Amino acid sequence: MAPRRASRVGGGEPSLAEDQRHGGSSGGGRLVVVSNRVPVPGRRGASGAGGLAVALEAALREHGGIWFGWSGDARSAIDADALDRHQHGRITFAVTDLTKRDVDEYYLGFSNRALWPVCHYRLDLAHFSEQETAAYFRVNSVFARKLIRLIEPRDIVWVHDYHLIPMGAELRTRGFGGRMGFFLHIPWPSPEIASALPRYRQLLTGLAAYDVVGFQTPRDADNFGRCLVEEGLATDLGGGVFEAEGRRVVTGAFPIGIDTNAFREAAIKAEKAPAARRFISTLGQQKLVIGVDRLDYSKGIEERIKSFCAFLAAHPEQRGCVTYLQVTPKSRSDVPEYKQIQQEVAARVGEANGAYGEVEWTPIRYLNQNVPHSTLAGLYRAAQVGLVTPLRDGMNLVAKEYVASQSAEDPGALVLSQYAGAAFELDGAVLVNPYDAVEAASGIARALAMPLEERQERWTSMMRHLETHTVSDWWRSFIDTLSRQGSAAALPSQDAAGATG
Ligand code: GDG
Repeated sequence: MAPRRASRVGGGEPSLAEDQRHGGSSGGGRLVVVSNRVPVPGRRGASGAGGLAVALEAALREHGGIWFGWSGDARSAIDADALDRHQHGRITFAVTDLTKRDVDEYYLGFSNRALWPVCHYRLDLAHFSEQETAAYFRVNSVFARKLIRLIEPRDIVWVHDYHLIPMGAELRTRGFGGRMGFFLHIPWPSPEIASALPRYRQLLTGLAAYDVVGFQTPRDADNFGRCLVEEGLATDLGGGVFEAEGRRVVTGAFPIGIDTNAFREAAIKAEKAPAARRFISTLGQQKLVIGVDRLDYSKGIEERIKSFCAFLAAHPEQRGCVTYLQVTPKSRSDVPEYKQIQQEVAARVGEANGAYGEVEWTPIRYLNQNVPHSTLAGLYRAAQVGLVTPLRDGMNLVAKEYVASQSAEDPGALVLSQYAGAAFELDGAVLVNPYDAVEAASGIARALAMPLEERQERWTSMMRHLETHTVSDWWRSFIDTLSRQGSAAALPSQDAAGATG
């Protein structure tokens, strides 16, 4: 990557578009990615950036462009027009700080205490505050004001995730008429649930301002279409295409993938690395069941522990023969609901080990910390069962990573929640209802006892899918669909292909 060049700009400087017209690289038609956090190379948090960040960076390298969003820094006060720019080859990373109050209200507040729980069907955990709702729209408006200075009409803007729903409408209000797409990484619920959100209509109108709105699964896309029509905000033209305010909005499923080959290679290497080998040697003859999740109530960790206990209760002969390793890095610890779940999961692990443990056997090993990627891939490969049972999940990449890490000669089996987006694609998984401990327990038993031939058959089918639906296929398919839309998607041209299935 080219050497880093950082600069801080104020409101009066020429736009990046102007920079590029005077000797810049592409002269328009660049890709502009917008996400809440931006992994600026060399800055805190960027080195651990996951597969998604790597994929988006690859897309930006190919098209040349800008990655815009929050720097991750919170200050007591910020210069309203300030923007840090870091040039790396053909990519400009443009980041802005937020005030501590913005972080509390926009990020920890409305994004993570209202949108996140509602989109994960958890109205019981939703916390609504007018101040936080207002901050969400205010921060989006500030972001748009900063971004508009950087973009030009031929650019393609791709906004990511629930923090930034109103960005598109804010850019339109400021006169941007170019192509804009939005991808939601988390589920979009049915109208009955979604309509509980404060300023529901404004959120829907915000989404309808994009030319393409992509979801993880056809169910999410369908839910969104129903929301638009039931609110009288759009007419359904069929095939995922809607007319809203005289414009055309294309919706559809763009299921996110992983870098399948890279993951498989990392797993082969990691299995031989000292950290994974030391852990595997402690298992002796025991089989390994693995769960890997950010500490989040949507992941169903407590319910999973209950299911594992139900499995041990129903299969006493398996006691001492299986270890369940749960890797759970801390997440959003400043949000009260997450503080609570941290205590609850630790308590459930303690209870389970107290009830079923023996002097020489601990049924559940719980790591409430981040495990390096290089070790994690080896643990996936060593595990006979991948236990992925979220109560609701947009996609769930862990399920895909687990499959990609397996050896063709002796692959493990995947137990997967019917409520993970990945269940739409991974047809070789043992699907379970994560709320039903008895059913999930029998899924675990089935996976552990599955004959080699059946495991190979199921794995081959899933692996074939993952090899042909990688993360780069995902971004290419989204950008292709967006590129095919006319600027501001004016009606009545009907030549746009529908989204992928
Ligand atoms: C959102 C949506 C959607 C986890 N623990 C460790 C670790 N991880 C990595 C996994 C995986 C990633 O974190 C988690 O991805 P998920 O997809 O499972 O879940 P979310 O973070 O909730 O992501 C989700 C996703 O966006 C993409 O669109 O699939 O539905 O909720 O890559 O490997 N990585 C390391 N150590 C850990 O301890 N290194």
